[in-house]
Amino acid sequence: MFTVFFVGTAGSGKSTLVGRYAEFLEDMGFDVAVANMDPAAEVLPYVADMDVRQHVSARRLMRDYGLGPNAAIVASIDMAITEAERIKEEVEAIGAPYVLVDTPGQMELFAFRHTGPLLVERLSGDRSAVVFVIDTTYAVSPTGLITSLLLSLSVRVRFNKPQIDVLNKVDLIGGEELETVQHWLENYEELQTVLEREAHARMEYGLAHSISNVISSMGGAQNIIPVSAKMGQGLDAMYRALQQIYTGGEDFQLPP
Ligand SMILES: Nc1nc2c(ncn2[C@@H]2O[C@H](COP(=O)(O)OP(=O)(O)OP(=O)(O)O)[C@@H](O)[C@H]2O)c(=O)[nH]1
Ligand SMILES: [Mg+2]
Repeated sequence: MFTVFFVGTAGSGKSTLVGRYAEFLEDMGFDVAVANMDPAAEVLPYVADMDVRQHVSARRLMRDYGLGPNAAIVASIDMAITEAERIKEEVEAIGAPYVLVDTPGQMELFAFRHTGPLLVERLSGDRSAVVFVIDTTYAVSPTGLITSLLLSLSVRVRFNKPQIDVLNKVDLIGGEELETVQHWLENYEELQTVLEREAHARMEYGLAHSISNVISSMGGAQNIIPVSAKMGQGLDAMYRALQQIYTGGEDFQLPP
């Protein structure tokens, strides 16, 4: 079983991408299961084969215990850990070799607390990967891009899984803007130069420069794929990158 976790900042398009990618895989003949692990999701743009809200619901915790929205999410993710075995059994019982997992909107409540990585570990199949979803509209400026990459590195450190980054919502930016962002990613020194220019007059110049060096030294500006969950753009490239992770360079394929 190949389990792919979709992680990203609030509203970056995780749920939309999960739904769209599931359709893409199904069209290719794959048997896919979709698992919703967001206990606070209101409406999902896909039909979930496993829905954590059947086990723990943030809304119910808010109502029953008078918790605020974030406290309810934290509590429900913590509670989901006690259900992890049952959730995993439920997912395995679906019998699909490809499992897409949607994660909570407030990424920091999931990725940066103890239970998020623990849940990811428990739910992972024999192979797994993380897709880190970046909202491109925030990444078109040099500092926006560099801070998104920094966030991606933090997620990489937290989950310790093979990871690809996708720049989602590319349909919302102009072709020229996308080309610029891609050019920066392919020519990282140029991004650093622009960053230096942008930050030059400001106090945070040294900080921005140090961050860009850290990202560079960790190879953080590689393997970033422009996609549009809405228009279906880039899903083939995302598929190839995930397939590369799945096969690990070996000569075998995920069964359709
Ligand atoms: N134009 C455009 N809009 C998108 C795209 N992907 C998602 N959206 C929109 O962005 C909004 C948020 O999308 P979601 O899929 O709910 O994002 P999310 O990361 O799951 O959000 P939370 O779970 O609430 O944090 C919705 O209005 C989507 O229709 C895209 O590729 N292009
Ligand atoms: Mg969502």
